[in-house]
Amino acid sequence: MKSGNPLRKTARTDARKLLQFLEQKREALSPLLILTHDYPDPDALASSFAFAYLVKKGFNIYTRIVYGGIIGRTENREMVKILKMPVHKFNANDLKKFSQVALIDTQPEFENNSFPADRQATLVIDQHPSLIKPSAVCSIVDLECGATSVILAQALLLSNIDIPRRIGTALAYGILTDTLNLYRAKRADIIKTYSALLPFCDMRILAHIQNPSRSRKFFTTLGKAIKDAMVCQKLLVSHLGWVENPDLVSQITEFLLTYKGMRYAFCTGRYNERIHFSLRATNPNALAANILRDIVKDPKEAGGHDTIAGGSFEVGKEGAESTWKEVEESLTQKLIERLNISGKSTFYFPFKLTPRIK
Ligand SMILES: [Mn+2]
Repeated sequence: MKSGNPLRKTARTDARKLLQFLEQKREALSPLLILTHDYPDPDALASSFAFAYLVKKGFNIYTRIVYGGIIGRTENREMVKILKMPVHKFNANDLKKFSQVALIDTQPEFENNSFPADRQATLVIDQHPSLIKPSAVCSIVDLECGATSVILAQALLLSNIDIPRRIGTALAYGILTDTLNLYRAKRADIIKTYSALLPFCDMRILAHIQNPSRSRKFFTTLGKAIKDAMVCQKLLVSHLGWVENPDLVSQITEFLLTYKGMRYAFCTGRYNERIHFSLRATNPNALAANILRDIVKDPKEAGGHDTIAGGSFEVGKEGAESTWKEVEESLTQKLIERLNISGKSTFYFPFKLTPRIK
């Protein structure tokens, strides 16, 4: 990787743009509501946490971090607990109480957050592609930064504000999870930023977050996912049924993709009145988000990156078992067609236990 990479300049320009905006507005932004996406992942949590710290320490801006849905993954819950992250469940009143809102790791127009469509955000810091320019006073969107945490880490490093271990560890974990342990880091400055964070990072805590103890429910869901997994050519599909939290869907999809010979793994899970689904691909050019957008009714119901994508839509509060089944089967069918998997191949169950015949 060349140090003269022109993209490197872009990343630091973004961090600088953020600091300039904060410097210019200072206390005028206080109090500020920080809203991240529903079912927040480590990158959403870490970048919101680091942003709250940066604006308080550097610019005397008071904040409240809120998210919709729940924090599902055991790792993410462990992260919030062990790093004492001040994050709160979103409440509709928050939007009335705060006149200024910063959206982190999401955008006003995205379906994955509780921000109303008719309101302008004060600030957007994100890494996801969007069809329209975010409606915000200041928006910082870097599609190539690998993780929103990278933008926040660069702003903190650039501002010379000291980085406490809780912040450094959170940002490092945010970067690792969103870049698949830096595998998806497309630019030299992402690795550099990660390395610059390491002195501020507690590696024991990081290891602890990455290897939490898991509930019995986690194992029963994983067991069902494996048992019911069906394979057709290079595609593995598993419908998990009712799940304890929707994050299990993406986590298990990721794990199932590691089955030898698979190029795609697709899982669904039922949670409240919605079906959640997740696609993982081995090919870095798979455009997983586009594949999912093509198999749902409204492209807004799915999103993601090249190898990682997910989404959800409403099936209905009173959805009968047969309705759920139909939805699951129809998604599988559309996916097969979209991936051009030949109609002659049928699914088989590689992990179903068959009784031994003597
Ligand atoms: Mn995220």
